[in-house]
Amino acid sequence: MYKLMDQYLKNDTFSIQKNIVDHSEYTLARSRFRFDDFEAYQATAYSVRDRLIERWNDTHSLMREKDPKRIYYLSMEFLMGRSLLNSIVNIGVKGQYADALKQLGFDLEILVEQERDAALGNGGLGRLAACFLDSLATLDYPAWGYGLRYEYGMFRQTIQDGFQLEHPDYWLNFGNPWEIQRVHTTYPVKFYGHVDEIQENNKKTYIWTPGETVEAVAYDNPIPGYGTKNTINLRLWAAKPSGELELDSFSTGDYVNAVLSKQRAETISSILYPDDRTYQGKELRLKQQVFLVSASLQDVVRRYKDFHSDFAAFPQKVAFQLNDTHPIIGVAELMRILLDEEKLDWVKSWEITTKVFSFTNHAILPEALEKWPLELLENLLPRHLQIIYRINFYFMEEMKKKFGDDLVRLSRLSIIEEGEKKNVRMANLALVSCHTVNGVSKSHFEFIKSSLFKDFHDMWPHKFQCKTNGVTQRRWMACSNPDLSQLITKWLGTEAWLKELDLLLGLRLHANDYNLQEQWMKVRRSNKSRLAAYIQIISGAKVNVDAMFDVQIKRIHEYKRQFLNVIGIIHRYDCIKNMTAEDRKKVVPRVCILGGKAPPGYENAKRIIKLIHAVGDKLNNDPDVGDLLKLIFIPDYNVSMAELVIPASDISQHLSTAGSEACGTGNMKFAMNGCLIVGTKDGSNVEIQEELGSENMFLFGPSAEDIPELRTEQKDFQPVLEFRRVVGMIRKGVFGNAEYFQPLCDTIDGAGDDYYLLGHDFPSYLEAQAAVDKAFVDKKRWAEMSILSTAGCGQFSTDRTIREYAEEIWNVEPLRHS
Ligand code: CJB
Repeated sequence: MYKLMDQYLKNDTFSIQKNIVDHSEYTLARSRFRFDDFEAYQATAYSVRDRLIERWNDTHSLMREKDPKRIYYLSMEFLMGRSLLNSIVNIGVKGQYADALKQLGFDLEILVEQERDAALGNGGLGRLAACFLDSLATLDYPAWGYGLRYEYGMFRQTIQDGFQLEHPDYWLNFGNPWEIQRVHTTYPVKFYGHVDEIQENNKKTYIWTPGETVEAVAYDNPIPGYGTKNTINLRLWAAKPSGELELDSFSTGDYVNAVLSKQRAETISSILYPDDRTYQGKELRLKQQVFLVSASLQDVVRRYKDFHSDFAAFPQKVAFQLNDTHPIIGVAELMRILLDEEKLDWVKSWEITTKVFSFTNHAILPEALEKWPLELLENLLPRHLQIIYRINFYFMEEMKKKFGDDLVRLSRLSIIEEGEKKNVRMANLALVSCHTVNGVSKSHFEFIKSSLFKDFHDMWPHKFQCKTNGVTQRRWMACSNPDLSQLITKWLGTEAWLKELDLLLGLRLHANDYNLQEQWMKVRRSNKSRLAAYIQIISGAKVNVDAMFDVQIKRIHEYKRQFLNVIGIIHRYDCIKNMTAEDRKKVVPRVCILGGKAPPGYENAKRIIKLIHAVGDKLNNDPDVGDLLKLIFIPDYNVSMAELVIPASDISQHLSTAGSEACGTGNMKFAMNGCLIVGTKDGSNVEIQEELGSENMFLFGPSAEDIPELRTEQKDFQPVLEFRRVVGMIRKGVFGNAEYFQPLCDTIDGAGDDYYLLGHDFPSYLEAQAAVDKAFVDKKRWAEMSILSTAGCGQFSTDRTIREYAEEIWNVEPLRHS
């Protein structure tokens, strides 16, 4: 009936209003005359979702009609943040919604704030996955994301007495208007039990009888592209007890245990592990990984079979990207499906499997690579372990032919780690079975080739690729910094930069223009006022908007060196205290802002948070210091907080010890918003500098290649007096809690070896900070640097990254709506 109707839902003010009011009345069952901000947000979200569904259905029909090769992005984390603003910006109805709501008596900006963040990720890796979805949709790729619908996302952080407290994130408590539950899209995921080997028509067949079966239920989240109808899907799985299991228990009369098993099953998708970097070897985590990949692969195979009667074309129609080692068990799961369920032989199954998977490594520390105890796999996934053994057997046979009796090398290559306790090395499994493995920045790529995966690279250099990360300018500029975005559009004379970030280069022509500089700094100042108002609400502190806002927001980790920042702040404080009144007049006022969550079991990270508060308490209340220096900690840092803070930052700090950050993407968000970067020669800092020019950044310290030697020299190294003085102040209790801070101080002097080289880098860090102060005073030059910073960021869009993946790894084409 509506075949010829391009768009059923209209986007004029009246239609939007009616749609919102209808949802308020019929979906939320509120009065159409009276609903509050939160209900108005919900009704608005449902109304936007209607539009997304329309596009989603059209996209789906097109996919069914054309049957293109599709990309499936498998990730344990998707750090999506809020959806309302992003959705209306992407589908081009922000103005219409703002007007419609205004006439209904609501302010869009206030409603946007009502939404809870979907915080289904820890940090960079999860946020990258979210940016990738935005770019995949925008560039018209036929793609789906697959993840888990955790009931509790990243914990909520509060601060009591300067200490971090963790609270569960009940993000679904008030419903999630964006998702669509697919009650009929469910798959059984099997665990435990035993495998029987039987002969069938002269062929060995393996029958796995599971000890537990959990049902995966699909929840779909439409992801709209910008400036296109293409709307892709993020399918998240939730665990529900399997009917079969309940029936068994009921039939034995064990009603209570049947109900308890229901609860056990649901725990699989209940919580996100809040520590991304330390491999913990927890059984539940492995179950989550299996749950994700098994449900997703069954779903993909089912979809493929809707169109194809055999598996010959599977690699031409399907590409799986594995986000880190977490979903790598998927390789064994696909083999199991092809061998045991689809009855393909080993050779065919292996040929297909090795053509469809590729893997991104995000790690620097070898300890971060997951290794699962053999015993655990044997118990939890007996059939998968058999398959992994066989993969390893053939692989080792091939390697023996190549390397003879070089046993040391063979044992490094093996998927099975020998030793008192045997492990399955997931990264080795990935390297053997994926057609491509990629690093996430140039320096990380060099590192994995020459160190982390050297043995594999020596053998199969063709498998290795570099794909420098990016971020989406739609969220990180258009949504979070609308005024600056409008200004850019005005000066470039086009908004095409929202799809082609390279066009920002055009700003270079105007970087010196007084008018642009003035307008630019005005927007930045008003963003700073917004942040200052927020700071006053959360801390009571009134900060000077004309002071330099110096920001470090990210997960708290020793390698990211928030401690170096705090030592620098204490040093600055100490200098101010010891200055004459005359000299104080020359100090450039700074508001130092830090934010981030410490992994719950990571004591030193927690000590850093406490130290930030202790130092803040001291200097924020010191009348000698006044407005010259403030230190603010923003609690519960998340995506939405980043959207507030980044556009308001003058300086941001990215201080990881060279050679320790795989890439880093926060720096890109800051740089494209015109914030200048103080950073080490690490990860993407180096690539940003290549684009922006060293004169527009403040990089300092050694390069990654110098680090191993510096570490060996550490035992004879004596840090400069200023550094020792600051550490002495902390130890002596100038900021109280002397005993509590000792272990932290011990990491950088005395007993510790200062592994992250804070003492070594401190002098060059101070020099960089002095250069920042000097530059900030020259307002004209600062404005020019800020504009040039944005202008140079064309390379750092995930649109560029995704195009590279699509063309060089996945071999997929966009599918455009006519
Ligand atoms: N990363 O966020 C995580 N979690 C991990 O477990 C491992 C790495 C980060 O991934 C980002 C995306 O590739 C990188 O930019 C960042 O350097 C890395 O730490």
